[in-house]
Amino acid sequence: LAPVLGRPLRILDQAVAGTGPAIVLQRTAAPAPEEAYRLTVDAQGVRLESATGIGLGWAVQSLVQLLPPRAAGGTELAAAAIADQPRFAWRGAMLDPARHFLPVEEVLRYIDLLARHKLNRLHLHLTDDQGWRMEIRRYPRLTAVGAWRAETVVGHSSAPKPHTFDATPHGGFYTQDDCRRIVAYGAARHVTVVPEIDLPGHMQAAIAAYPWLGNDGKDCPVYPTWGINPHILNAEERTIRFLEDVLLEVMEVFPSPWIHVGGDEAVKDEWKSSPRVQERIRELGCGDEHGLQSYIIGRMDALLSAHGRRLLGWDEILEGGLSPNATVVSWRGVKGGIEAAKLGHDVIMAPGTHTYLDHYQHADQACQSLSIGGLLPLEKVYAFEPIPPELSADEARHVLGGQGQLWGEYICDREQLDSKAFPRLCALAEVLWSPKELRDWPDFQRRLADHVKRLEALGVTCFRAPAG
Ligand code: TNX
Repeated sequence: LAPVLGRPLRILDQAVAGTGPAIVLQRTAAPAPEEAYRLTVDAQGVRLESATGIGLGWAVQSLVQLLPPRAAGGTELAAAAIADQPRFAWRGAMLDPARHFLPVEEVLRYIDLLARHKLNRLHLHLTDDQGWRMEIRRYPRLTAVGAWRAETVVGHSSAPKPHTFDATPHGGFYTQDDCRRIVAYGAARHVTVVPEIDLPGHMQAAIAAYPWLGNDGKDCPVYPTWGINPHILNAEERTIRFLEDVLLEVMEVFPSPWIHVGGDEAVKDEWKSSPRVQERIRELGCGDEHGLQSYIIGRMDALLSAHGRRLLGWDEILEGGLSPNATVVSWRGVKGGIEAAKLGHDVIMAPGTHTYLDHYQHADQACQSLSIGGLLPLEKVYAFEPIPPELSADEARHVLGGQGQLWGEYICDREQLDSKAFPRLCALAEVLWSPKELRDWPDFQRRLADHVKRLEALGVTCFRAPAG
């Protein structure tokens, strides 16, 4: 702020009378919702007030948005009196460094961009078939082997076979110190970093590192292509201990109250055809394969709950019965979210229809980089409503908020990442923050024109729809 306003930013407990216009950040004593703030611009200067540091942080971000895209010394601010607070507590964005590794600096940059939009949760998808991205001291092969794939499919993975591969090794991982750095960077910006270890499916990278985790004991490579994978963890007690060990290290590094354990797209065919898994299902008395998945998720829930954390899982965790303390991230539409909220569980709405930022954003595919499919134009993100009409007011209180998913299969560089995220994330941020009654698509578009310039001044590539 200092250079843009042409005078140093002064942080005072009290406004100092007679010293000319100043920017004053003030902690108020009055009790108020945690993230609420007031922002006043008048002849005395700018006053930012909140009962909390978080509220002051958001007030600063709002002030930046009141400045012209390229503010300079002598910039004048219009008078304003704003009293603001978010509609939802969970305003999230999911990032997927598992499919294409993102160096720490890229993650930090994304956190900065989230904070600018008052988004406050970064869900980090740390493991998948194509790569394991977090150092686990007890199982070094997870990153020594699992963080690296020999090659990657070229083009879309649903193109007719045979596929071409790029013959280029790809990989990388975050050391535990890297993770701590990401956490601290987020905390300083009021962004909670929520880690995800995806289980029991999406585990081919781990099975490549430790074949005893799988069902046939055979070697398999870290997966070099995209799409739903048939591999799934076995259900031996040793494997469940492995998962517990991993989550214990995850909890050491990530103080987040929520830990995501995936649960999505766990194809059960290997379980169905394995005599040993069938025996385990009988041993455990969990009925069938869905019951077995619920059993495993339940074990994770017990561990996380014993450590004062809350389990998050994709909506498939409903299938064999929902674990007692689970929060559901509803991605296959909102119906999983509705079901969970009606059962009295917390819910985060992340439906593919409105929040999948990896989908195309314009009907003309030629004007954007290769995407997984779908079509999610900006206007549709802006029309996203996290509270479905099926929920009563009481049930709706379980909807903590929503989040935008940036799956990484087809994100190979920063420009592709930026232009998939922006400006759609701006629309999502407004949906999650502002009162529903104030939503106004023409007005949003008008304001966005300036905001896009602001983002571009920061070096962010925003997608622009072709004219006409
Ligand atoms: C489904 S959404 C997945 C991901 C893919 C994504 C692509 C979810 C929980 N699982 O593994 O990357 O679709 O859009």
